[in-house]
Amino acid sequence: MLSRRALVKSGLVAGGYAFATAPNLLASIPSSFWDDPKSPSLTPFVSPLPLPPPPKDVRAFEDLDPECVKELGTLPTGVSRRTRFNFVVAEEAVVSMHPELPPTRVWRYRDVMAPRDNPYLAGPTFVSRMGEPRVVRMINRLPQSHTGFGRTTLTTHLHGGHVPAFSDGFPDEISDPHFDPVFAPPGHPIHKDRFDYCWLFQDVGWRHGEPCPEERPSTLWYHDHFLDFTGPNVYRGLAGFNLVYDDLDTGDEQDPSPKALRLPSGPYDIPLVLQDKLVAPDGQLLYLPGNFDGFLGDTHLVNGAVQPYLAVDARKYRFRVLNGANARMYQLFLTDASGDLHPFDIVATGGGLLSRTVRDQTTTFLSNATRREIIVDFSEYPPGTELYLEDRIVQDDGRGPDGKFMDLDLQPNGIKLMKFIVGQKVPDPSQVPDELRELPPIPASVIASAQRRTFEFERRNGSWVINDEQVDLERAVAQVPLDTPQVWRLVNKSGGWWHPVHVHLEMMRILSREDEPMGPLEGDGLAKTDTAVLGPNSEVEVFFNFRDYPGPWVFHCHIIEHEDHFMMARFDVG
Ligand SMILES: [Cu+2]
Repeated sequence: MLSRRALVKSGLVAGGYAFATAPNLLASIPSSFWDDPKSPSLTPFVSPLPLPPPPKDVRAFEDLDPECVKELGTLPTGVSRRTRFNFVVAEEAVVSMHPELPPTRVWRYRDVMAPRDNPYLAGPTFVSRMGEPRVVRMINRLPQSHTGFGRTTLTTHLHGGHVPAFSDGFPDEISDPHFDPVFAPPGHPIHKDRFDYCWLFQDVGWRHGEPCPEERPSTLWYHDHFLDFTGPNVYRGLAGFNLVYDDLDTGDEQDPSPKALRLPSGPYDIPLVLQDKLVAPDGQLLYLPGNFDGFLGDTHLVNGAVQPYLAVDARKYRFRVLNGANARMYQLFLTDASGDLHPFDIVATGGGLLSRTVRDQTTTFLSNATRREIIVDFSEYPPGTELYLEDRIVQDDGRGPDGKFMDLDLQPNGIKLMKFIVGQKVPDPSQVPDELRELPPIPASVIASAQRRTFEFERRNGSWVINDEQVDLERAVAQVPLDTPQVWRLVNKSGGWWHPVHVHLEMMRILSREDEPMGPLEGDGLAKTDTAVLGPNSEVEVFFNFRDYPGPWVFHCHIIEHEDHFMMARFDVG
């Protein structure tokens, strides 16, 4: 039986919400549209790739939230003087996704200092450095009442970040009156209209004596995380990047420091967020809230533009590719018009730089919420060469891609997500060293001494559960002591369904997979990750140490419709 909450969410009882963005839109779409919904077909590669500008720092807030003050006060002397402050509004905006489409109404984060006519998905790209905390004041200016899907009460999660619990974007308020992570449009009877997020970027090391820094500066992203409504809210546009640098990965390809890696930087260091949408003939986004399986769209966006193009210089680029789609996974290739494959190097995942560059790859797999940083060298291509970022996965529903983990079915002619047009050769002082960021394997004695837990991911009576239970934010499924090694066994017992499992607070290391090969970037000593992919019938062992911040946290499937339909659990640290 479906619970009442599930029925409300599916729109089957009063209190649910509409399928489209406005009631008049529903009237304008013939009911036959829903038999086989299809977006308008659009000419690819006519829009330039949008590149959201970085936000502008503002001076310190005078009425800073006391929780934020407390956290900043715990930092080593002097660090807090380097704190960055930013103002961001969450707002409704009208943007263009493609010149052949009417304007689209979206929700988005906008830097207050930035012009209102930013491109879509203008969630500012924060550029942070380790040791420079950032306080982001987010102000909710979404409409007080709105029609259509999504929910205007918000809570922002810095995905992959390591931040205090109050700042993590916990999915909803709980009975503890001192813990309310939600901010709402002005006039809300309970919640304030703003939240000061304390994103610290400090390296506290691992007290168990691992001989390298624990924190892995990486390509983070932030997005709404409100309970039951994360899917529609992220789909409407509430997402953005936060890139993190340090004195190894400095973001300067001409850095004279002998320690600096000098990876491609500046205009040659480009974040790419991949998303899929379903678009009505009038240009509005459509979403199917009753779809528990996982939402797939047929219109493919990069940085908010439908199949854009990017004119590139003939030199090396660093692309930070994020799967920002709700349920679609990607198997990416660099191709040309005849379908031939072209090589690239992989230097990082969402868990930061790999310990070493993985050279001459022709493909990489991105499950939901994960990132891949690839280096493409265009220097050997003659001017005018056209290459494509192409997705060859076979995926028809929210079940996940066809095939098994590391043995996916592929289509020979996939979807060309964007086009690169190679220009003239230019000087290229960047480097791609073999050795990147050291990551010693975890000592066997530490693994042997770890606390062990098992979590099973299943489909039960039409809803998604972990260890037989739907999400209950008032109750923790595990009490995890601070700074105590953990080995978690994550088991997918839901047949052919996929579940990319994301755990908040700490990056994990993949230790082993049962009866199947490890992914090419999963070896301990190569990479960390914030998300462990469970393919059909997969079972994976992961290692954590929750070093410091106590509090309530969550882990969940990052096929967001699975998360929104109860595949999430609270765990408490401390
Ligand atoms: Cu799932």
